[in-house]
Formats: sequence, C-alpha cells, structure tokens
Amino acid sequence: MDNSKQPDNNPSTPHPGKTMGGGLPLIEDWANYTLSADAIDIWKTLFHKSACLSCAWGTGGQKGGFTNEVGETLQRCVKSVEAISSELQPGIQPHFFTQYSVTDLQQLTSHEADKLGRLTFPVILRKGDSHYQRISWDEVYNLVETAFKKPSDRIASYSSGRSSNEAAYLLQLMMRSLGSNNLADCSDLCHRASAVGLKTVFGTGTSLVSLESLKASDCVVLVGSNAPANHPRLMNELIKIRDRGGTVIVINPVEEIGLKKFASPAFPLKSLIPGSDIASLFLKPHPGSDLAIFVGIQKSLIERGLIQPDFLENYTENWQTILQQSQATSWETITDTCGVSKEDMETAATLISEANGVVFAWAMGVTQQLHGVETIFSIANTALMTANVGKLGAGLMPIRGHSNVQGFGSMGVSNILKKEIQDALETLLGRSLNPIPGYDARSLIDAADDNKVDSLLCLGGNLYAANPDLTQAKRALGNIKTVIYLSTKPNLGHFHGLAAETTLILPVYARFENPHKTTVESGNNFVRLNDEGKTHLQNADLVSEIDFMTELAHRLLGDSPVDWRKLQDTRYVRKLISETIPGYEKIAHIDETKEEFTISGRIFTEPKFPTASGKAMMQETPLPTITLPQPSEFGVSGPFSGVVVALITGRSYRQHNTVVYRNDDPYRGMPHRHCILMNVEDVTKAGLNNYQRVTVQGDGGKLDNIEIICGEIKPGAALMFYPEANILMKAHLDKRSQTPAYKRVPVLVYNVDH
Ligand SMILES: Nc1nc2c(c(=O)[nH]1)N[C@H]1C(S)=C(S)[C@@H](COP(=O)(O)OP(=O)(O)OC[C@H]3O[C@@H](n4cnc5c(=O)[nH]c(N)nc54)[C@H](O)[C@@H]3O)O[C@H]1N2
Ligand SMILES: Nc1nc2c(c(=O)[nH]1)N[C@H]1C(S)=C(S)[C@@H](COP(=O)(O)OP(=O)(O)OC[C@H]3O[C@@H](n4cnc5c(=O)[nH]c(N)nc54)[C@H](O)[C@@H]3O)O[C@H]1N2
Ligand code: SF4
Ligand SMILES: [Mo]
Repeated sequence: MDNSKQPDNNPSTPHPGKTMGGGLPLIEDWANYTLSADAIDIWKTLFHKSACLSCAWGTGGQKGGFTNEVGETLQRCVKSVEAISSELQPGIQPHFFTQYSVTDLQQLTSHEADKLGRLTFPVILRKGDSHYQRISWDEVYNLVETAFKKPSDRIASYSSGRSSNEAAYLLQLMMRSLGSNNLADCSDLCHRASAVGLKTVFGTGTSLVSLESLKASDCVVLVGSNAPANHPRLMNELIKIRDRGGTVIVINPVEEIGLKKFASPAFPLKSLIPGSDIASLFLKPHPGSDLAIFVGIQKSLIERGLIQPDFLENYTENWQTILQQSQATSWETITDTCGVSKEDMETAATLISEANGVVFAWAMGVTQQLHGVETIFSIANTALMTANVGKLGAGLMPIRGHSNVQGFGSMGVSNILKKEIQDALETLLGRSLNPIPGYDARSLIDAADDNKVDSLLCLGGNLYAANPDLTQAKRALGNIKTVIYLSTKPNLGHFHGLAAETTLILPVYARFENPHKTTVESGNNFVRLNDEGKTHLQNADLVSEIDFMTELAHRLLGDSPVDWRKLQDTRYVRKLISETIPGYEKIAHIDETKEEFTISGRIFTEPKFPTASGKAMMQETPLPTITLPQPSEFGVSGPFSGVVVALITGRSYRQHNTVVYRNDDPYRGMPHRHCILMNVEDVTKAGLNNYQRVTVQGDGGKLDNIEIICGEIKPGAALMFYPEANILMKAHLDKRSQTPAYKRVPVLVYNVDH
C-alpha cells in the first residue's frame, strides 16, 4: 500500500524537546511543502481566494490567501500548508479497493489511511462483503433516498466543521424538513461547553471579541490552549501584546514550550532566530481544576479591593452571591484543588487588575472537562468583576477549532435549534417544526448503541475516532443499517465505523475545488467568501456537497415549499441564509459586493448583552472535587509497579484532529505516537523509568508498549495523543453541555513485576 510507516525511535535514545516553539523548523516545513513535487498546486491553492482549511482563526478569502480581516499581510501559517498538501495528494486508483479487503484496511494507522490519497469515486460495502466496491451515483442516490425514508427519529446526521455554510444550511434544512432534529456535530465534542456557558451568562454563544478588539488589549489570559500548534497566528498577537508592554498569563498543566517562548516567521528579524517571550506568568493547575484558579483570582481581587463594584451593579445580575462565594471559599481549599500557589494566583490578579483591557481566551483544556461550563462561568465572573467585558480591547474569546465549525452552529446545525432560527424556518417552510431536541454527538452514539438509529449521513469528519470509547463507537455504528460518509480522504472511520448493512464512502470536493462559491465563518465571527475552483484530480468522479444535499433533499421532499434544485445555485442558499440566520443579513449581497463581514450582534464593545435584562447573568461556581481512583480499582492482577494519573488526551504538533500527518511531536520531545508524557516525580515514585515501555489502563481499555517520556508537566498529570488514546476511556460528560471529559482521564500507568 502507498503509505510511509515511520519507525519508532530506539527507546533508549533520549528525545529532548525543543527550547522554543515555532522557529526554523517552521521554515523547513514551509520549504519542504512549497518546494515539493506538488509545489505549484500548493502555491496556487495558497493564492486561491478561499479561506484557510485548517483552524478557525481564519485567513484568506477575497482579500487573497495571505491577508487577514484587518488587512495585514503574510498571515498564513505552515499548518495551513500542511492541510492543503494533504488535500492535494494524488487520487486513489480504481483497482485499490478490489486489491485490499476491509480487514487489510483495518490494519492501517490514521497516518497510513490519510496517506492513501484523495477519494476519487463512490464505493459501497454491503453486509457480508469483504471489499468496498465502486458504485454509480445513480445507485448511491437510490440507496440513500431509501435509507432516509425512515421515521424521523431514526435518521440522523453528523457533521464536521470543514464544509461550507451553504452545505451546513442545506443539511439542517433537509433534516428539519424531514422532521428530525438529530443533527449531531463535531462541536458537541469540542466547544459545546463554551456555547452553553456564554449563552447562559451573556445570551450569546460565540466570541465577544473581534481580532481588532484583541489588538487593543494589553493582557491575554490564555487557558487550556496549545496555540503554537493549533492556532499559530494567535501567537503573533501574543508577541505583539508583549511588545507593547502588555502581559500574557498562561494556564496549562503542560509547559508547552511555545507558550513560554515562540519564534515566529511573521517577524523574521525580531522573533524568528532569538524567539519571543510569551508567558509573563505560567500557572500549572491539575487537569480539570482551572475553576479553582479563577475563584482564587476573584478572591484575591476582592480581598485587595480591586474589583469594579459600579460595573457589577450596572451591568450584571447576581454579583453579590458570586462575591460571597469567592470570599467564603478558603485559600486552602482553592490551592488544594488546583495545585497552584496563592502567591501565583495573586500575581495573576494583580496583572489582570493593572491592565486596561484583558481578553480571556480558552480552548479544549477548559471545555473538555466534567466541569467545562462551570469553568467558563468562573472565567466570565472574573472578567465581569474587573469590568473586562463589553469594551474594546477586552472580553471572552473561545478559540474555535475547525475552520468553519462556528458557521455550522450559526447555520442551525445543532440538536437544539435556537428560537430565532426556528421561527424563521417555520415561516419559510409554512409549518411548525418538531420541538423535541434531537441527538447530539454523544447521545447519537448511545442511541445507536441501543439500536435506535437506522440511517446516518456524515458530512465530513470521523465520528468513530473522534468519540471517547472506540469500542462503543464501533459497536454503535455497527448497529446503524446505513452509514453514508461524505469525505475528501479516507480515515479510520471508513474502515472501523462500518454499518450493519450498507456503508457508503462518497468523495467530495475540498473547499478550494468546489464548482460554486461558498462561505465560512471564523471563530472571530468574520464571514469569508470562497471562490469556485478546480480539482487537481484526474478523472475524478466527485460530487459537490451542495449538489449531493440538494439532489437528496429534492428526492425526499419534492420541490415545494423549498425548490431544492434551485438551491444548487449557492446564491439562492445565501439568500435564504440572509433571511433566516440572525446577523447574516449582509450575505445576501456578498456575490455582488464581495464584501466579507463581521456578523452583526456578536462583538460587544458596550456592556449590554442579549439577555432578558440586558445584564450579564453571573453564575455560581462551586469548586469541583478533584480525585483519582486507587491503583487497585483498575483490576490489574498480580504485582505491578505503577501510578494513577490524570491523562490529558489531545493533539500532537503534527496532526489535524483524527488525521495524523506525521508521527512525532518534536516540541514535546515525543518521537512517535505511542508515548506518554509524564513528570519525572511520578515516574520515579512508581518505580518506573524514562523511556520505559509500559501499559496504560483506563476504564474503557488499555494500550501496551507505550513509551514514557519525562517532560515539563504537572505532577499527577500525563499527556497522550488522540485518537489512539480514545480506546482507553469510557465517555464521561459535562452535565451541562454533554462535552466529553477528554482532558482528565484517570489511567493507571504500570509495568507487571516479574
Ligand atoms: N494544527 C492543528 N490545528 C488545529 C487542530 C489540529 O488538530 N491541528 N484542531 C482544531 C480543533 S477542531 C480544535 S478544537 C483546536 C484545538 O486546539 P487546542 O485546544 O489547543 O488543542 P488540544 O491538543 O486539545 O490542547 C489543549 C491544551 O489544553 C491543555 N490542557 C489540558 N488539560 C487542561 C486543563 O485542565 N487546564 C488547562 N488550563 N489546560 C489544559 C493541554 O496541555 C493543551 O496544551 O485546534 C484546531 N486547530
Ligand atoms: N481524546 C480526544 N478526542 C477528541 C478530541 C480531543 O482533544 N481528545 N477533540 C475533539 C474535537 S475538538 C473535535 S473537533 C473532534 C474532531 O472530529 P471530526 O471533525 O469528526 O474529525 P476530523 O478528524 O477533523 O475529520 C477528518 C476528516 O474530514 C474529512 N474532510 C476534510 N475536509 C472535508 C470537506 O471539505 N468536506 C467533507 N465532507 N469532508 C472533509 C476528511 O475525510 C478527513 O478524514 O474530535 C474530538 N475528539
Ligand atoms: S492560524 Fe489557522 S487560519 Fe491562520 S493560517 Fe494558520 S491554520 Fe490557517
Ligand atoms: Mo474541535
């Protein structure tokens, strides 16, 4: 098979991490990609007028490939090139699926599956067959149409955030028209906690801060984000804040080297060689305990008279209760819970109170926790006590994931539909919609596990490997009669997430190849327009997501009240979006004006919020009890040397979600995928050694032959890479948002004593 398995390094060789993030390795990567055999196509794509595929920080679009929304140039990081290069791989050859059985394909790693190349023709796996087989589009439509003529509670969709707003809108409009709210989405596994938390406090579910506003801040509190790897251009903003005398407070159990010092190619002379200091203060909490840090910061602010009572009185509700709560919580409880000293929390409080404008930004270290929403409440409370919301240069900023994941939410792709959109859609469709919430990503898997789902349409993504408890995910998908994957490239889900009767893999165009214009929304609430493009694939039998959705909807729903075939012209989809999606009015004219825009009503430079009273609704945040099970609770028989740790599962430097581009993570000194990053204190205490191969056992399963790498991580915490690590855990969810707690998985790391 055409794949390049990278050998594991010799376990006895030390693998020191880097001394700063970014730096010359980025230039090397740029050179490797942009001078490679695909160089011409890569450059063409970089200059194509479409948004970057990779993360939701967002760049590109009509201003050109290297320009951001405020007109700054040279705004493209190597992660963008990495993502493009992966989509520019050659196509899979017609004989491929006859040559390799599904059993063969199940042996592939994520990296190997991605390296197979672009999907170029539709294939089907029927019950009892050993191989996927090519199938015609006519047959595809007949099968999918039949599969979706089922009771509306037994059909479902899952989506990932790379597709366009137009595809997202059509998906939800079709599902709602069919009477189903089962619109699971990758954001259910990601920033759902942010949406719930922010909506509860401020009545709005997305970032309250624009890029322009971030540029006016002089302090950023960066919580649970590995921006050097996952949002590299945010690093440029942090460098600039330090340059203008501001401060950056980082909160992370892992001392990510790029959060201490980052060498950015955007500043070749000033930063690239010497590196730039990032964190002014680095706080290392126990995983899942950030809430306690924020209560500590609040307590310190109150004790020293540094809060803003007038602001609280005028613009918030419930503030007295929140102040009392922080005052009544003892320092001992706070420091015991988070493992950060009182002095450090006081320093953080001082830095926050001295700044003119503070932006509180966070990513998965906050949301993928049992108390994700409450942690966001605690961040909001801290911002409100210091009057750091509702003005330029301050506010709350969830750092979103996929390049259009936020657009999916705006388009109404959610198991719970916002009232405003529901009303607008009911007017459009001339009837009332099903009021019962549908399945989100987790309840979809549980429902399928209980045999309650017949047909599932996956618009991108990798539902199988993104889920906690891979054993359950496989079993659950295996109960669904028909699973349809619309994808650009093969992934683990296509080989492990097999349906009971019919699995279809349908190849689609990537964003920069679509035959029509599309749009996407960044995490900073900016809408970009993508021009039409062409694919490099020869003789490819691809479909555009828009054509697929409209044809399917037409077959299922006819041409009234919605003329689905007319919607193959995406201008009409944008017209419907402008009429039904709040804040998206300007999209109606984007084809003529080419004017990309910030969604109205999202950015708050006045402390007036879309809540019933117009005030921010401060929420109580009781401190969580953070414990770990005893080694004996993992059921290992016989004597062993080991230790129980709180495992963080996340991304390596060289992967995009479940898709692994390269096996190593040079910045953390982790040479391959089968590593566990631990603190030397824990390793020694357990009678284990650096570079030793051990077993890691969770409540869902175990992984053998994992290499210990000692590094800069909080004692009691450990880090491994997903999706491999998803075999270890059962699903444990935040009660308020149902987001899985991927960032605090209790595991036993051990070696059997002989
Ligand atoms: N190159 C690249 N870019 C990406 C992605 C990618 O895979 N590759 N994925 C995209 C997507 S969908 C998303 S959601 C984002 C993800 O972006 P991130 O959220 O940055 O990604 P993670 O790897 O999950 O890392 C989370 C960070 O949280 C820290 N952390 C873990 N537990 C805790 C905790 O309890 N408290 C605190 N304070 N910190 C903690 C970890 O040490 C780590 O540094 O990136 C997007 N961009
Ligand atoms: N343990 C653990 N698990 C996690 C996480 C974690 O931090 N730890 N993070 C969670 C998070 S934040 C997320 S967002 C999910 C990610 O979950 P998903 O979004 O479901 O997964 P991805 O790996 O991003 O999906 C990659 C696939 O998308 C397809 N694709 C790419 N571009 C397009 C396109 O334009 N159109 C279509 N139709 N398909 C396309 C390709 O076939 C590719 O293989 O994983 C979650 N799972
Ligand atoms: S920071 Fe994100 S949006 Fe910007 S170029 Fe890099 S991957 Fe693309
Ligand atoms: Mo995500």
